Amino acid sequence: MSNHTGITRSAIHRDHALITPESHVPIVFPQWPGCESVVLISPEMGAKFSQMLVKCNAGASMTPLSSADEVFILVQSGAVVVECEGKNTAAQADDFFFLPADTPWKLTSDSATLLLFSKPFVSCDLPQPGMLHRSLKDVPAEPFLGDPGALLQVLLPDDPAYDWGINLFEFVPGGTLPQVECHFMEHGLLLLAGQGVYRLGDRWYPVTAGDAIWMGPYLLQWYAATGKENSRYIYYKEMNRPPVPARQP
Ligand code: UGY
Ligand code: MN
Repeated sequence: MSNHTGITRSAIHRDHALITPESHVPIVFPQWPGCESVVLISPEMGAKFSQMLVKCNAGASMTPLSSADEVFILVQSGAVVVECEGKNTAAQADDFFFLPADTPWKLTSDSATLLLFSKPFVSCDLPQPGMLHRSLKDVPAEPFLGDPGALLQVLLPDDPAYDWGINLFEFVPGGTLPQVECHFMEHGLLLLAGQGVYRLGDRWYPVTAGDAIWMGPYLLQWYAATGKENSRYIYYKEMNRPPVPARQP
C-alpha cells in the first residue's frame, strides 16, 4: 500500500473518531504471539474501552492483556479454539464470545480475523456473568422501535449483570436511525457491510464497510444507509450502570 497524497478519511476529534482502513498500523503484543493487532479505539484517545482488529497467523495465541478486562470477540473469518472455565470451544466465522474479567482464558488459531471489544468490568451487586459462546445466526433480528428497515440483533443476554451491550444493526438502503440520539453512553462501532452517512456531532461522514467509529459521551449521532445493498454495523454500548464522573482534561 502506498499513499502519495497524504489524504485519508480518518478523522480524530476530542469526542469522536472515524478510523478508516488506509490508516491502520498493526502492533504485536507479547501476550499475543502470532497476532497482528490494530487498536482502533483505546483510552489513549479518551474512550473508556478498547476496540481492536486482530489477524491471527499460524500458531497464534492470545491471553488476557489485563485481568480486570472483560472481552467480547467476534470471529470474522477463519477458525479459533477458546479455552475458558475448564472448557475448549471451537468456533468459526460469525461465532462470538463473552469472556468475563478476572477469568483466565486462552485463544489459539492458525488463521482467523477477529473483532474485539474490551474494558474494565464495572461490578454491581449481582454476580458477574460467565463465559458465553454463540453465533450471530442464532440471535433473532427485531425491528428497531417498530421499523422493519432497521433490524437489531442484541447479542448479549438482556441481564443487568452485564455492564455493556454489543448489538448488530442492519439497515435497508434509505433506512435511518429514527432519531438524532444524544446519550451519555459511549459507542465503538465497526461497519461490516454496505455504506451510509454517519452524523457525529456537527459533522456528516460518508462511511463504508471496514470503517470504525468512536462516539464519546453525549455525542449527537444519526445514521442513514445509502447505496444499493443493506448496510450492517456492530457496536458496543455501556449498559445498566449510571454515568461515571467526568474525565479530567
Ligand atoms: O443503542 C444505541 O444507542 C444505538 N441506536 N446508537 C447508534 O446506533 N448510534
Ligand atoms: Mn446510540
